[in-house]
Amino acid sequence: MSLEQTWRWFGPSDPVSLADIRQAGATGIVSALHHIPNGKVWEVAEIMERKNQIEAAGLTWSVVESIPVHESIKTRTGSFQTYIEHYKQSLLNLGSCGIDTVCYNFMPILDWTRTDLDAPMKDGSTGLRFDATQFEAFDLYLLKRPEAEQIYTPQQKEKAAKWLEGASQEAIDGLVRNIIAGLPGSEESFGIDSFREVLRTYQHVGDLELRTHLYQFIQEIGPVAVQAGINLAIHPDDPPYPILGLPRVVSTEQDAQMLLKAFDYQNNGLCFCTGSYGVRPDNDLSGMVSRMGNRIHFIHLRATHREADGSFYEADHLDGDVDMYAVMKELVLEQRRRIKEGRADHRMPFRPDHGHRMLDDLSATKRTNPGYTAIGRLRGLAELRGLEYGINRSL
Ligand code: DNO
Repeated sequence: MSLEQTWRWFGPSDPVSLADIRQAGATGIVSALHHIPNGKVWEVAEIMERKNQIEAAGLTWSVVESIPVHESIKTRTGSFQTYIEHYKQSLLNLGSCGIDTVCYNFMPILDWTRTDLDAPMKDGSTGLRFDATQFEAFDLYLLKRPEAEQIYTPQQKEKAAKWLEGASQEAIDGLVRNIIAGLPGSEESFGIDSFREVLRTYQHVGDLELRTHLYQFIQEIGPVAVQAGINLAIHPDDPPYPILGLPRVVSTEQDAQMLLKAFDYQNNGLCFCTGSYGVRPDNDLSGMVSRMGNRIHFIHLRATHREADGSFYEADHLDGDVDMYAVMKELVLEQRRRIKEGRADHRMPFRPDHGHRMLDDLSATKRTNPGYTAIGRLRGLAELRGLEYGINRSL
């Protein structure tokens, strides 16, 4: 037995085809109906069309990543109740089509955030990076958020101003785009003005409010997920702390434990993303798996490397600050426990999260999704598969 090897596929427009994915050795597909506007019901016909497409390629639709949570639900304003009803209906429809795992996140406005999508790595490949100074320059001098002045130290401000002074217009435009125009899988996209406007919708939503809204949401959709036979998997905040004055409430083990307790059913679970949780040195990753493993429904494996000033970049999957051996071992043990207990959810889908741009993917004419290249992820999956195989054989 091994963990289910899956691969994110953005749908028919993804430059990586289902046939490519089969050759990478993955058997499960992680996909979403990105063409359906945020807040609308996923109809059975649409779900079945995607499912049939995946199955025709000899693969299975393992996980939905994600059904986006409408902003009104996070702020509990406007038509949030209607959007919650739509969310429930989508879960019921997915369940009726035999899909049993749905990932989502509760990050305000922005999904995952990076400053640089092509940062040079030592080996000649490129990767994703979050540069603290550039991010501060954006917050202070491009977004010009009034509160930003108070949160950064004089040294940080000076460094950020210096970076901006030396940056070309192209670099500045690229930075703004990377932060607010939406990375692959993010369902929202903004320009500076519309972003300033949407930030205002969080004026009265702080940590406590967002937490309360998340727990209310899970208490509302949880029973429907149980009825639909769906395991919910919340993706942690990336990066795992508040940014741009926006609260973030799924960043630590304590956050995750609180969420699990808010609706204490097996279906209310986690997407364990080592790359996101791993940016915080106070998150004990393998300990988190050993303590919360029975509620992990989906796994993202990648490793980040932290730098002294709060910057981080995405290292190779077995490199960086994540002790992937220790995490993988706990996951393998969890799967063995599930099998022993006769649990139906012993599949434990994982995907190699992100990958470097390397080899052919570096060519300027080849279209690739940042982080979601075929070759970089192929390398990641191969390394993780080998690690798991070795652990399984040695136990
Ligand atoms: C980034 C992804 C996220 C993730 C969502 C889940 O690469 O891990 O965009 O899909 O946060 O809702």
